[in-house]
Amino acid sequence: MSHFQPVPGGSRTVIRDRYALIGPDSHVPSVLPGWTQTTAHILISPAMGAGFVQTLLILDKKASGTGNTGAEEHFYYVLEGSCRLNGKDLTAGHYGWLPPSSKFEVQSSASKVMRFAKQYEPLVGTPVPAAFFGDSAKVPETPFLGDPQARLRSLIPETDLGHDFAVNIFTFDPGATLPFVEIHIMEHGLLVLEGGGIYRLNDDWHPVAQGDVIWMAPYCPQWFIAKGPGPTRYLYSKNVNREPHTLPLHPKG
Ligand code: UGY
Ligand code: MN
Repeated sequence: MSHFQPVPGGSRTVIRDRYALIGPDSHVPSVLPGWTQTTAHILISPAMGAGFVQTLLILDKKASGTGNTGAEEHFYYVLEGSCRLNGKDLTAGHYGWLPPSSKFEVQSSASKVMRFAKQYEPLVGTPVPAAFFGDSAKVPETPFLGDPQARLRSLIPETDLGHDFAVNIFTFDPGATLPFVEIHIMEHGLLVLEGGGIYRLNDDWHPVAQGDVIWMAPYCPQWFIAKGPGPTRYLYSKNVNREPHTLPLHPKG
């Protein structure tokens, strides 16, 4: 991802109360404990108001990362190159989901990985799902709300109520759109994998391209039209399958 800056002091990145658009030109690395030879860009986090963390991990030839997911679930998606996650060899388009309280062990022979991490919310009477791995190319596409030009791949089986977090890949043909301006309680973390278009976020319209990351807060109005000439694909997360939390009652008096 290049540090292209069209105008001195200018950036396409905007951080608003209800959304953020983060272009590759504004990435700044962090050092993460447990990771060696790794450049980590923490792009979305609770520090901006999000309920999850989305981190781009750029792993060198002999990079490694070890730790425990603790109270969180982790989702790893390989963007480029190859790496090994908990003994499983993964290449571009492959992914892995780890439950809370599990060890993670990553070794890389140079790769770029997008990681989503969220506090796991257990559901009484429903078992916590086991770790699993997959290849996005093998996940069938389904037309989104009946539109064959906008197709969805679900990488985490949402039908298992043990899962409280979805990660999907949306593919749009040129000119295809989200069918209406969505407004919903679920929040999103998004990465444009390929192509681009115009994203409506709240009351703003932004051109977006490959490598752009978007955070959409709950109830942020959202709409998208894909540009072409090729397909546009984006990877995005969504909290699912849980009742919203209520706030404690205000004490009287
Ligand atoms: O799943 C979704 O809410 C999806 N249609 N939203 C989006 O792509 N912005
Ligand atoms: Mn949405």
